[in-house]
Amino acid sequence: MLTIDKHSFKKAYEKKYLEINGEELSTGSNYKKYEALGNLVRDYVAESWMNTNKKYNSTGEKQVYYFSMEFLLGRLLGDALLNLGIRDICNEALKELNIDLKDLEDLEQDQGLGNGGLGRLAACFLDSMASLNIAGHGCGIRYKYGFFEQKIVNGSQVEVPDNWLREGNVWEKRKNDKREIVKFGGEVITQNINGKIKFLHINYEPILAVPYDTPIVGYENETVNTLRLWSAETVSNEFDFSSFSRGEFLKALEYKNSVEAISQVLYPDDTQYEGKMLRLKQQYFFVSAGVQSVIRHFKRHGGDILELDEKMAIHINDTHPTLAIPELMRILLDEEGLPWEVAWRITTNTISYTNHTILSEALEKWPVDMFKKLLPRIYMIVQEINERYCTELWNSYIGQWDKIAHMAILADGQVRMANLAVVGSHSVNGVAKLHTEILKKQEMSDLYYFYPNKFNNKTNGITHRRWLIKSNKELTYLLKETIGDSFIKHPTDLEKFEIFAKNKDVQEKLASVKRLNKEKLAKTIYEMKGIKVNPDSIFDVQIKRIHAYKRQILNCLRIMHLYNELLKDPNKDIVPRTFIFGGKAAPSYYLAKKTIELINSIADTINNDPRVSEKIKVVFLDNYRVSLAEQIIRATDVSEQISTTTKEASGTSNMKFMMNGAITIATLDGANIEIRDEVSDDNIVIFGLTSKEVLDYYKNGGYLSYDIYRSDIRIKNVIDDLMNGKYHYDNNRFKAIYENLITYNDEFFVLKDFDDYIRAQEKIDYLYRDKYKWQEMCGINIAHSGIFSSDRTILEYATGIWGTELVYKNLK
Ligand code: 26W
Repeated sequence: MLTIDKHSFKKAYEKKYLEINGEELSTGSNYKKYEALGNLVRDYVAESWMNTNKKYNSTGEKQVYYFSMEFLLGRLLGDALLNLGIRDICNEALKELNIDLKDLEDLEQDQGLGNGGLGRLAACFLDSMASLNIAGHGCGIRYKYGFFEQKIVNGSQVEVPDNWLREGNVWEKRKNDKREIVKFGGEVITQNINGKIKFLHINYEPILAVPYDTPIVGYENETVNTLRLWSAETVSNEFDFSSFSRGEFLKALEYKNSVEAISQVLYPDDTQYEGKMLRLKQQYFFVSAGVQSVIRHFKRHGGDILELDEKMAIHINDTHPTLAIPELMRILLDEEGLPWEVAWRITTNTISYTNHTILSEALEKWPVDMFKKLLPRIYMIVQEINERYCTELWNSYIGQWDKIAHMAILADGQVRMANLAVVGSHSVNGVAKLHTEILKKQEMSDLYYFYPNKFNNKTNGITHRRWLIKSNKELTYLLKETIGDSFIKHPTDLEKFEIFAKNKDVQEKLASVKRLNKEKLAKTIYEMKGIKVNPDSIFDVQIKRIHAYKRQILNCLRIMHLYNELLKDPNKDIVPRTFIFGGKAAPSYYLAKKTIELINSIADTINNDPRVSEKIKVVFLDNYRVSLAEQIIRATDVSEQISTTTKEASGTSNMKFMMNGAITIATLDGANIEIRDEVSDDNIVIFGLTSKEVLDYYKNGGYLSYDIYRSDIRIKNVIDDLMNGKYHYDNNRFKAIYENLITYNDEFFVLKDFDDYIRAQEKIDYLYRDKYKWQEMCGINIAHSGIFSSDRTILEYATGIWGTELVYKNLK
């Protein structure tokens, strides 16, 4: 923990401001003030960063490298201040200078280098590794453009590039001396050197990978780990203007652009896989640079290559970084000269893999032709891996060609990345109990029976430092006041709050914390959308990527139904509700974009109908992102986790909501099941098909959405309302949604679960009326949320997968 007093902080800040801007603080813009503060905080971090690295080098402790195409960090200033232990001092010092810290924090651009759950999980994991003194670092891509910015124009999503680096980034440090070369294309020739076959990669295109390092500050423990993101550049960056004829100069520029394209933009698709060459290039680019750099570092500090797997672990976040397996093999074989068996032992012991989805459309499979052309040596290695593996399969499953073909890495002209990831790693984990069971028994059952010991579960988690302490100061204060502050380092100590959940006085306080956060959100909503919402209404929230399986459409249909009921009976006795949505649709995902249009049309219709204005309001908040999530989650009463059972691998916003005292309405999917197990059925509202029922329908059929449409008049009415102009003058605007539900038989069982969902919502209405009981439920949710801290998850990875030594210094 940094020891600095308010006075010294103030002086240091004024000095830093002058140094950077060459002008007096009082005259400067808030942005300059933010920049100066960021620079000062980075200076404070610098020494611990250096010392942490020195320590790692001298102790030689095992290093973990978390390889991920996505890191969704959000803003870093508040996080760094909190973890350095200087947030209050900074706040007070700035106050004396007439600066509001919050105003400066709000100027920081979100670092949005991820699509959703998978990228945010990577960010939470980095925070937990640093806070638990685990030597764990991130490796990814420094996209010039992050996840697109979403604007809503006439009710539809419009994508705008996220130029997050425009104003610079105070947190990153370019490391020119740590550059690597990544080789694409060319050919491989074999040479016989002293009786040994050598593989020589020639005529390749070299690309320069330049790392930018961001410090990851642990919570009050002086540990600062590193997130290393790679940027693509041409090997020679100098243009000699005079020696180029005009044509050559333009060609050179064109070439420069094509190289830089590799780290230009994050693919905005989650769950929908497309075999795009540029994405394959991105994957090999960062994986090759990452593996080369960790091995170079390891050897420079005297590491023995034969002990690599004892000294480092590489974790691959979904299949996207799977090329780390053949890349590590290539280095061990071609550069270190190890025999295949030794290289394979080291590689499989080093690498571990997490699966994040069972949706088959998300499975990465690269066309062999493309793969071979772009990565000729890597392809040879994958072929060899496949051959040896298929021989093993053949020995176990003699004559069972179909099974072997199904399990193979290379088949049907494709490279199957999930199979390669399982074969080439020593651990394969799912992200919630149900998800892991489905992987083992359904999606990867053949692989599971062949390698039963590799499979394990690691239920996801979230960092309580960002999602409680930083983002909900009022609740944190109340918790400290009642149970002390041990939960900060030991989040399961939140359990101590359970007895207070019954205490009327605490319930009152809990209610006023929520009320305050709701007022703040109401203000934000008014500023963003011009919609006035009532902070005494139930804030009912669904924020996440827009996807058919997450069933925002189910939520829409019940709002439409409730609206119908209120029109029929304007005096219907309901607790007023504000329905809040947020989330981005993949730009090419038509149904998801239509869903956004539907939400916005429902909002327009309902919000402009004076007959219901005291009872319901609907809000779609544009440009959902980490910093907006922080504001919404602390102000939520009801958390919507309504995916079709079996489809949501885990979910992580469910955990954030629970930790902030929201009541979950949920299907028994992903980690919702484990939340239910923690809080019991009395403190969560469950509805819908079970996983067994869903799997049975998928297997045996028997579901007809049209029958439900015909037999349930409530459903018939709302479905007809999609097409009769009630919500939009263009009757065909929501035709795709109508067809999805009726013509194409409702793949995600929206109509099937409708009735039970309505019942569950009525139960919420009923429960909310008893203010004290409701607060008791909220308190119980908070008290049981500690197990969902990513600290617990990371400790499980550390002991169960990585085998990293635990340094408990900070945990006592
Ligand atoms: C285009 C290829 C592709 C495929 C899948 C891109 C991204 C994905 C991800 C696996 C999607 C994802 O983010 N999955 C989510 O991961 C979270 C963290 O484990 C889980 O909580 C979510 O349930 C899961 O949907």
